[in-house]
Amino acid sequence: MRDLILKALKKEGHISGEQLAKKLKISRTAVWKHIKELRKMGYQIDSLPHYGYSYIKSTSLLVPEEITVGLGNHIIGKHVLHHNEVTSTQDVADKLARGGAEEGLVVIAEKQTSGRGRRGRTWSSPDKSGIYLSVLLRPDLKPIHIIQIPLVAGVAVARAIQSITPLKPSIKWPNDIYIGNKKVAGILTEVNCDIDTVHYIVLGIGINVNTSTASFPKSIKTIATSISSEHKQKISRVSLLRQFLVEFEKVYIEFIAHGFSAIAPQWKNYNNTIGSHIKVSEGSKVITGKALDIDDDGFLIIESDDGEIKRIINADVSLNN
Ligand code: BTX
Repeated sequence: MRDLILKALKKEGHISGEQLAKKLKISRTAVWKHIKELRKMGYQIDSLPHYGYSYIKSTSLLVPEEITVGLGNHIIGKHVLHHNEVTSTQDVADKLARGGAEEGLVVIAEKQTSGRGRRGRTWSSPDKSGIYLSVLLRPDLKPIHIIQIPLVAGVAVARAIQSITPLKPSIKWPNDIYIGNKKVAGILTEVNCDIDTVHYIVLGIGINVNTSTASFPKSIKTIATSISSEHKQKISRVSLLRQFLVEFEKVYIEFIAHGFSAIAPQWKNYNNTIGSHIKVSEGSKVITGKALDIDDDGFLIIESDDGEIKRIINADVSLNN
């Protein structure tokens, strides 16, 4: 009902409570309650006696009413949930996945109190400045190929940033998005699977959009950046998020239909890893060498400093150059 009220308000500019009630076949009290809700969501709606409600300004929050309207996606973001604050959008999406939620569900939060990265690391998620979302995926994929999911998502994040700013994002294998030599976004893939079947994947994306460097914890101030810091202007989080969902749907459908080999060239186009001298950490095991390529499975091929060719399935990579 809220979206219908918004639609009418946006179309008419102003409209009386009585007209709205009649048009939507609800009571004037119900109209008033929905208007109150919309104001809470950040919409600026004035009301004047004998004049009615006037639509003044949209919200800057990432509410479904802004994210899904006219998006045109068939899978990703068909259903969007918005929260002001959560521990982690991953927790919320995982719970819904266990309850049988459909593929493509997107959970968004303005703030996370326990945003997480890989291997138990934290993801700084200050209020209303970044994009923090989880997408539920149910691909028919072998567990060994899960590494392809963050690579596919990385292409979508890079494309989205590139299509709404003049910035040149790059991807560090497997899952970090950089601008210059600083991290602007991270991707987390959490999986529910058994030995040969993936039941579902909760894909988490965190993007520093209008995050000021001052709000980063001290430990990441020198390694993290945000889109607004790089672009020197504020970015619409709504536009960036919508663009990401559109790009992700395109690349995900292509991936499902044709496999990772169809995505690899696009990933390589953005990557900053191939050709670099890197340090690969797999738990306590550390290898240094040159990144040669990724293969059609998405694994990283390196030549270690002692001349051995190795295929890396999952690890942390740092660029030494
Ligand atoms: P990662 O393990 O590759 O990166 C985590 C590391 O990145 C941290 O240890 C820290 O050094 C650095 N870091 C932490 N916060 C930030 C930040 N805001 N910007 C840049 N660097 C940072 C990357 O893991 C995966 C991140 C996924 C985050 C999303 S947000 C929505 C979803 N919910 C959730 O809890 N996680 C995902």
